[in-house]
Amino acid sequence: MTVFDPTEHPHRRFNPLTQEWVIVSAQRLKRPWLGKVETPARVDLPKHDPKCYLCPGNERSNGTQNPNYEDTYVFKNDFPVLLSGPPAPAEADNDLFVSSGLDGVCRVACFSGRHDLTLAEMDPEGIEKVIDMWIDQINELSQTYKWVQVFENKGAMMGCSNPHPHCQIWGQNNLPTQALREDQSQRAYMEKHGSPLLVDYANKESANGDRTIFENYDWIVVVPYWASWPYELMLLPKRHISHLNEISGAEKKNLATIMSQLLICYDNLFETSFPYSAGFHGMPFSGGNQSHWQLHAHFYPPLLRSATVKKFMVGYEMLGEIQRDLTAEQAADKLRSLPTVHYLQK
Ligand code: H2U
Ligand code: ZN
Repeated sequence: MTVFDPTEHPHRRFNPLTQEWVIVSAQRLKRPWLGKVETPARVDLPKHDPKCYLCPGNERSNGTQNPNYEDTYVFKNDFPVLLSGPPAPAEADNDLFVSSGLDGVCRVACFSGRHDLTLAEMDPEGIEKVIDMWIDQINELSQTYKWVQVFENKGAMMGCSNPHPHCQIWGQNNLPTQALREDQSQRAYMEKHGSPLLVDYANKESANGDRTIFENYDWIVVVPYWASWPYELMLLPKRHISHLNEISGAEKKNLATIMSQLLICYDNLFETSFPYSAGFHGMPFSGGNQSHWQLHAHFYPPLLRSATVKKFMVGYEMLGEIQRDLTAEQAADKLRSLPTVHYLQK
């Protein structure tokens, strides 16, 4: 009888956060690849772009002038998805046409006054200032809103409209779908096991090491066992921390260091400015016991094979379930094998 080999035998893995299954079928890596693999021409961006609405001193579309900032700069999104206190629709009297009100705020936050930088090219000291800005925003928005979402959408491939290094920060009074799922999963796990799901998970990954990319005294970066995207990563604290505004000064330094390592590794994979959507998930600020919540960050990058070949979540993924070719362990091996110096600094 043949023994199970995850690189040979198709199987499914369970994502305990989303309660979804993922198909892993690494035997498909043997198939021939006929698509073209190209390295895109490098775009040299100016340090300041007079046409960029995020650059210091420039005018935004509504006529507001940005200050001459150097490090971080936060402003209310001029075209926000969420509005503060709009009228709510009437409560549904049926199960088919159900809607709910939505109350919140959307902000845009620049990482640097430099138009040509990315987080990956900033030094850990610069990243630390970004973390400070995230913490200030979380402290402020958590006074009013139940859910604070810090997220970065990077690269034209992800639909990002501007290369100027920036993220978005939304505060809202309801839990969005992903947050609600994670809340329910972590709560159920805590009730069953008496410890937080992601604290247990980080401990087990740290002990095992097969999927670990970087680890320091306070943080660990892994390709999650249940990863959907080829080079998906998860960043986790090693102690129980509910949200980013709870970290100590030493933890902040180590977070900046590990984020820098992670992002350099991403850029080095295909020698390109690596596109991704990434963000922090932390406890809701709604009072009540949130001890089931563990802070973490997800990094969802679309690239599969080269700087231009991305994974499409289509076909069976839309109609059945997500499928991946390389195993999480193979992706981790690949990421671990990369140089630690940014390819542009070689
Ligand atoms: P992206 O991160 O998806 O590129 O979005 C940048 C945001 O900047 C976008 O949400 C906002 C857009 O609404 N924006 C302004 O707030 N003011 C402007 O003058 C242009 C863009
Ligand atoms: Zn700019």
